[in-house]
Amino acid sequence: MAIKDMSLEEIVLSGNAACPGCPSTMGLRIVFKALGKKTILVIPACCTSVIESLYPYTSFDVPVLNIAFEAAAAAASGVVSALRMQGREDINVVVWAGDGGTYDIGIQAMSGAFERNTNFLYICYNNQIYSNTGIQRSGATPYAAWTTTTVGGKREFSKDMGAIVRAHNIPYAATATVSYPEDLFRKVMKAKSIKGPKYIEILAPCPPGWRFSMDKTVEMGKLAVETGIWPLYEYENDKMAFNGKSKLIFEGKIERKPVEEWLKLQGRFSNLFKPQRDEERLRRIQEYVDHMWERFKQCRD
Ligand SMILES: Cc1ncc(C[n+]2csc(CCOP(=O)(O)OP(=O)(O)O)c2C)c(N)n1
Ligand code: SF4
Repeated sequence: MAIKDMSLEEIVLSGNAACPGCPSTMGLRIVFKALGKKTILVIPACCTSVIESLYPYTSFDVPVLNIAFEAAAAAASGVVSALRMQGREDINVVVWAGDGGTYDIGIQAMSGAFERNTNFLYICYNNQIYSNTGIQRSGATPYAAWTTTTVGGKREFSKDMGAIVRAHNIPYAATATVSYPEDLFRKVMKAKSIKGPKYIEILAPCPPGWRFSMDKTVEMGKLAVETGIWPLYEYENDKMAFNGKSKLIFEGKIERKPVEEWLKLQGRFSNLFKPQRDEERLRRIQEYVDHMWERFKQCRD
């Protein structure tokens, strides 16, 4: 569906506490357009819990359960059970969690809910940092990125959360980014139509955390796809299907742009370019992305 044909109803209300250019509110606007008002959102500690609820106000026009950092998927499981007891299974139960709440502290609750076949949608908006508490590194922070806890650049590569989620054999898992709203909308609609646990991970470029200008959020997500750093795919019935530019890359119809084109626009990677180019770390990042795509191709063959 084209963005102009989506519902004009806004469930993310104006006057909220998000930074200008915030990917969380951009993503949520699209997600809500797909889900509609029959939705209960479960949000663990993260930027969105602040955006949503600066007491005594609320910024989302649906019920929201704010819950402890580690407990989102467990709380969502409880909501699903309570609704089932009431005979109300027409309501979407959705976790909206950051990467800290997903890759790190919330991973066991998420894994348990997937294993129990809970009928809910888990969405991770991945801004690759703990932004709410002042930009600390998470398990999703990329190699070489500056954060307040990795001042010389992170020494490890991020976890392969896609592989971790796929290992649970859930009916639907997908990646998206706020930069391609139609793709995100379609994936949420698809997830909504499937019973059981669903997972969507949205790359969420964060201007203050990644150190870029607030008008560049969309560009930053597009470049992540074009450089192959962020592949767009759906995983359904044991099959991976790539979407958009990632499909063209996978099929060899377009070349990936060099990762440097994405890195050099973000202040958090400035240590790779100043005072002089760090060829060794730039090479490692490019190789990491090359290997990821080689692995995808091997899975196909
Ligand atoms: C058990 C526990 N430890 C630490 C915190 C402090 N805390 C609140 S939000 C947050 C970071 C959340 O990061 P993420 O999930 O990536 O979401 P983001 O802030 O980036 O939106 C932390 C560390 C907490 N609320 N509970
Ligand atoms: S720090 Fe990033 S994710 Fe958090 S509100 Fe600001 S732009 Fe959004």
